[in-house]
Amino acid sequence: MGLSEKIKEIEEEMARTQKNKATEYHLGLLKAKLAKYRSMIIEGEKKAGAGGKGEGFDVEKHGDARIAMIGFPSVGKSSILSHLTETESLAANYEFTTLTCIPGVLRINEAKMQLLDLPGIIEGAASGKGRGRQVIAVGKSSDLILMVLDAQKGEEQKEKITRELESVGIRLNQEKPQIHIKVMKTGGIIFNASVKLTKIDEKMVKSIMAEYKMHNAHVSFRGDHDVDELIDVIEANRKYVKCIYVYNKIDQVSIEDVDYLMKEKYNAAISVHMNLGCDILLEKIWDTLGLVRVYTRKKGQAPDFGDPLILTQGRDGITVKSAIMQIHKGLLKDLNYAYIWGKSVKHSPQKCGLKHELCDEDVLQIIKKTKDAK
Ligand SMILES: Nc1nc2c(ncn2[C@@H]2O[C@H](COP(=O)(O)OP(=O)(O)O)[C@@H](O)[C@H]2O)c(=O)[nH]1
Ligand SMILES: [Mg+2]
Repeated sequence: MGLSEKIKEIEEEMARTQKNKATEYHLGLLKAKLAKYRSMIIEGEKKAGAGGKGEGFDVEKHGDARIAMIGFPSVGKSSILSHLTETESLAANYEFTTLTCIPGVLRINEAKMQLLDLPGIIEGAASGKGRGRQVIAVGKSSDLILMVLDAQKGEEQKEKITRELESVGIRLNQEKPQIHIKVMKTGGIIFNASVKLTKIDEKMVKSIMAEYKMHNAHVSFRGDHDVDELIDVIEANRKYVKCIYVYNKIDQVSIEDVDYLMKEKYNAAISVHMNLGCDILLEKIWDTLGLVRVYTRKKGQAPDFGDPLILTQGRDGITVKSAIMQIHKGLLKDLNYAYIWGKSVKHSPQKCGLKHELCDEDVLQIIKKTKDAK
């Protein structure tokens, strides 16, 4: 039996099995088996070179962020691309353009972002059919996913695409689970939790670990996580991506429906045809990416407001150090301190060190170790 058949069999068994106390552990194990087989498929395709190293479409990453549009055919992805970016419209030829991935340059504030129009995601993409695999690879390499939905069929489409993405390890708008696993040589499974667990217990944790043939390990839960999240941590190849659900064609639904759609934090409701909601969408993109503009200023001159540094969230946040690294790594050793004006400081200017965290639209002046003064 091939992997796809095995996956299908488990999915069917899960669908057949009633969820209750008695079947809980069995279902947990089925989930782990399913995750293992899915990983094997992805690994296998990487090795086989399907879709070229699993990178997909050979579109080089450009600009300050990469944003991928994913959605069913005809929801308006090409229209959005031509409306928002500097790429020529290809919406008319959509039957042909859905076969390739088309990049456009999206400018928000002074940042330049790469907006990708991906071919229509098809049902079954996760199991490797059609171009699904490449769509997924691009999705994984993106800083933000715009899930484009038809306002009239939004919920159904959203559910299907979310399921597809989940099955290939993409988690939308979720935080990485606070579960730590340290593999040991002996000692069995040592389990502890610093919070009360309501969705999983020690027995379940142990049986999932056994399914993965991990017999000696420290497993600690720092959040009230469930079986799926434990499996995600064991599989270790999950990608946590921010997503905005873009409901297009609101010109075809009622005002009440639009109001309802706009209630959710991660939703945007637009009509490309009537140019409705696009500005709000751009604002949401900016806020969700969490980019920070930092204007640099030279001694005795006005700040350069035309050409800011655009900084992205790193592991330590966005600091004076990340700003200087972006100007030139070599400057780090010459830095005495930085003068900062803006929202990140109590009084402007303020002397700051490398670890100081910057806010959007701060102004920065570098003071070098030599006799450089303000
Ligand atoms: N009513 C309406 N139709 C739209 C809107 N945006 C796009 N369309 C139409 O929907 C169809 C599919 O659009 P297209 O951009 O090719 O979708 P794609 O397949 O997702 O790239 C085209 O006929 C568009 O003119 C909109 O805001 N309102
Ligand atoms: Mg298209």
